Amino acid sequence: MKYTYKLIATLITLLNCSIGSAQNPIVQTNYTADPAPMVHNGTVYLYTSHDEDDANADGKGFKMLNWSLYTSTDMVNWTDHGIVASLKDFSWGKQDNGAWAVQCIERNGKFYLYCPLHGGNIGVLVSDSPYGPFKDPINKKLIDHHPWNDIDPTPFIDKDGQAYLYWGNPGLYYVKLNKDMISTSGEVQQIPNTFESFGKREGTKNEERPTTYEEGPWLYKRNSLYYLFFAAGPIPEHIGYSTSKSITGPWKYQGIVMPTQGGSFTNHPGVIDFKGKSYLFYHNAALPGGSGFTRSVCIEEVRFNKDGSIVQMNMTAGIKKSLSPLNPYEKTEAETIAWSEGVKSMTDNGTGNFVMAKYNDAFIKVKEVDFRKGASKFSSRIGTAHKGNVSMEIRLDTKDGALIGTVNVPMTTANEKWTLQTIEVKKVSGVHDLYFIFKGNAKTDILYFDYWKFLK
Ligand code: FUB
Repeated sequence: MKYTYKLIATLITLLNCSIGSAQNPIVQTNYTADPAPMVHNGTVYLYTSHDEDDANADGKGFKMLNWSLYTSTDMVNWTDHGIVASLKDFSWGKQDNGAWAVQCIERNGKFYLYCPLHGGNIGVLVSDSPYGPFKDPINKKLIDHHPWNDIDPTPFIDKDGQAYLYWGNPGLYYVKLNKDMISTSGEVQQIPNTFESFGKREGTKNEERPTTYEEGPWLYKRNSLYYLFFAAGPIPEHIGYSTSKSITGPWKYQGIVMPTQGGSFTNHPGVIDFKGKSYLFYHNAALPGGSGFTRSVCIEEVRFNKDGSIVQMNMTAGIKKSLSPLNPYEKTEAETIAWSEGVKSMTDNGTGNFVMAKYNDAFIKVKEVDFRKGASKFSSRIGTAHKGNVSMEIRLDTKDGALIGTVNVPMTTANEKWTLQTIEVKKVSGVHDLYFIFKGNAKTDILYFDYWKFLK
């Protein structure tokens, strides 16, 4: 029964993906996992783990080398900023695998990224900008408690300014962070793993894991109540939560936030408040080729009962309505995407981030674009390695909706990858979903697309 339900939930998610009406998973150009959203100056910065496309091809499970960043101001269109940190940033660490769940926090204008190097403890990187570059300020481990159990760090600054770092699987630990955020104060403390705090685990007896607490702790505060969200066992994981009147506990188990669904044996919570709403970020296996080692980040809106308890939720097609329309008269990166199919995000030194259309009819959707009184021209930075018959159609509202213009893409070369093309478009006004449809006969790498803008 349990598995029939799980299968139906997975099929619903996949069906929603394939008909293109879904917002979940929010990134389709790469596999992403372990979402760590951070709100800063009206923008959501979403740091994620990155499951490599060929993870588990050798039967060795996770293949995770670096961490990515995506941003949004409307919760439906997400801009890909590529890889912002990697195992290579830690001279003392293992470099071949283990870039598990990170979290970033801002303090006094600096951004601190807490990074587990699985099997090699936890380090910290710092930057003057949420986009990086991130550097290791201490050149050594920040947390050196237990190499395998030191994973999933989650920082929190309490109302008195004291910062804490929680982490761990199967034990849950915390330590105080000094004001510099790159050193600790006092002994590492272990949160008692009691039934009262985390509920009793179902299934076979597991002495090391008697409660539902598994991993992926996430600290959050609403009114005067502290919440500890966590990935809960048995495997495959669900998401549970506990609450406390104090950041250090005692924690009281409150139940299930999201049951086991979505086809990945892990899940991982990240909760934020943004523009008057609350959101749960999590991951599943919903993209084509998805599995427990090739995961994808999704979002649901969180609803609270009057007493602060959380209304249990399922994995759905995601956020339906944008929080604010997109302005098409400002330069928009091609990698700002609400939904895409057949598109890969790429980075090079000269350009930064851009996208590549993999096959004929691959497309990008940008949600809720407000043309106001009207656009008449469209400009894009675009290129292709193929000669003839390569184009980008611009359509409204659906993939085969009204065609307002076609950019014919001339062949560019490896050194001169880009050309700036400006075309006339049919007069368009009001709010529409915008579709870019990529056309070409080549078997792969149809065209490259860097940015776009409409002109009045
Ligand atoms: O992504 C690797 C590990 O899987 C994370 O650290 C855990 O939380 C689980 O999601």
